[in-house]
Amino acid sequence: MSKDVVLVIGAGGQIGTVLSEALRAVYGVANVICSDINQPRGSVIGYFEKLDVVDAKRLKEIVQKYKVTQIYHLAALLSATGEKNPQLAWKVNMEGLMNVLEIARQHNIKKIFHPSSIAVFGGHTPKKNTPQSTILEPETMYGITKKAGEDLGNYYFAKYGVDVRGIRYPGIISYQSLPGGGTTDYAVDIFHKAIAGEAFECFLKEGTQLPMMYMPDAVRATLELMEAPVEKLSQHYAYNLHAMSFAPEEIAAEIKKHIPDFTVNYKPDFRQQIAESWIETIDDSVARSDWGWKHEYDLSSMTIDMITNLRKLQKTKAYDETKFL
Ligand code: AKB
Repeated sequence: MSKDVVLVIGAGGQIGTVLSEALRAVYGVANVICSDINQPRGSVIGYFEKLDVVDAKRLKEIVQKYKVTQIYHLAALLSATGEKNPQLAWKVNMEGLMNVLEIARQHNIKKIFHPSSIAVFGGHTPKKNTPQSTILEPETMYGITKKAGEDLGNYYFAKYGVDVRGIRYPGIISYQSLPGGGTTDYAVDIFHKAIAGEAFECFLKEGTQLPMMYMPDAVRATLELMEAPVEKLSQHYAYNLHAMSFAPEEIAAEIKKHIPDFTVNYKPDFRQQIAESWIETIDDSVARSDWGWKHEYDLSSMTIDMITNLRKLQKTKAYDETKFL
């Protein structure tokens, strides 16, 4: 059994919920410490600590209390929420990351995972088959913090040897948990409306193609990157990953194969501009050759799995806690 003790920051979020479960399977329940700014709604598995990541003192207390050796830092304001309050997005995303990097430096924490995002792209970034090394001109505060985060991660690795690793996550689709405040959230909400037998009002226009990934692939990618030998990584902080890219009408058509009465109408809002600043498809050949990344789910297999699992969940009480209101 590994002696690692893993702290997950933002464990109550969309990725944190599922990733914490996967980490418990790898490291054991007693070695995964979940933390979040919000108290969990349901019962807690293992240890939970309330933590606002901008509170460096509280972070230090938790790290010392459990003798933490790895941190998965997922807490952030995403693109849409960030545009409503850019100053808060900067504070939470940058001060939070600095606190995590500093605690890692001071306490010899072995490894840090901190996700980047496709939100680092924008401006003159090539939109199709976007290369690993390319122009980064983010147009949202979230994207600006993710780009600065990539640079900070590289800096802490080069200057202090803090082993920070990251992925430029695309939109993540999951049935176990809900996203909060992103531009790609529509691709989760659409399933909840479809299985409820309701029409879906989409906040993006037809034709708005974005890179996406199903949660099991995202979690596996995260664990595989963290396990990869450091000498195999040609870079640390910001691997491009591809699984699928689609526009709203394409996912709607896929859902209609299983729920023929399903309808969508399009009412773009401020998130359309965010989506248009991002890319359409991504080149992940560096991740594939460095650490053997390979996706499993495409649009069709993800849609079947989402509908099957949401239908199962719909019959349980837990569904009321996860569905969009
Ligand atoms: C968002 O939409 O803001 C996120 C992301 C792509 O990082 N899901």
